[in-house]
Amino acid sequence: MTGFFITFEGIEGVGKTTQVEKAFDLLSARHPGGVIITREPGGTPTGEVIRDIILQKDTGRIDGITEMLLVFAARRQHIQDVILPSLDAGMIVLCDRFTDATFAYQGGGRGVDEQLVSRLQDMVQGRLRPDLTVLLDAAPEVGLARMRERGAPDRFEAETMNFFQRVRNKYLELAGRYPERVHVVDAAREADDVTREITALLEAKGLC
Ligand code: Z5A
Repeated sequence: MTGFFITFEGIEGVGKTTQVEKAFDLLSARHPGGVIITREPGGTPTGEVIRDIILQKDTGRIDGITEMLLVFAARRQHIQDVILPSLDAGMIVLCDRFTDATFAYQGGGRGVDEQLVSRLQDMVQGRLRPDLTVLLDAAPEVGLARMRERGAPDRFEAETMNFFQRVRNKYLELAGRYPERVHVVDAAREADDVTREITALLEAKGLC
């Protein structure tokens, strides 16, 4: 495997999609045709159907372990069909959320046993882990205020502030556990300031 795998993480509305697109433009200028954007849950036709099941409010209550199995099912297909072939071709893969989200949402948010998440991570991914993770961090109030302007909330956006605080805490715990991989970026600032910090990070990695 010769490519580079970058994931963007954080609670809702912190600006992941905005910053993934900025990083794509920046990296594509240096590596034309050598960068892809993808997302989770999703990234393949199967994954996008699973995403709909997970996000639709009319799906009703989903048990935490069921939710975890669904995201890992989508992830397996995504890894096989998109991520590994792209990395094998030497590409830079930018992924809007990956397995840290499972530790944060299903583990931290829903209370699923972290050992269970780890076991599925090993089964589904083998040794595949991101080379770099950009954790966009902000208080839940910040992200949710941005999302509110977007309209009808999905199944997650309808959760309580306590839920998002637990998710954020788990993300920060993961950053403390994997300081070489996970870089915490203050996402409460202006989008351009956030982009500047991520650009510096990508330059430091020799990617642009
Ligand atoms: N999920 C899970 O439970 N387990 C898993 O393993 C995985 C996922 C992989 C789908 O995520 C859901 O799946 C997610 C967790 C769960 N929960 N939800 N909902 P998603 O990534 O599709 O949904 P999201 O978190 O809501 O992401 P988003 O809507 O794409 O938000 P974002 O990417 O972080 O933000 P954005 O779209 O870039 O920006 C939101 C708005 O804020 C927009 O109007 C921007 O113009 C604005 N913005 C962006 N940056 C700024 C700054 N810096 N200042 C001011 N305004 C800004």
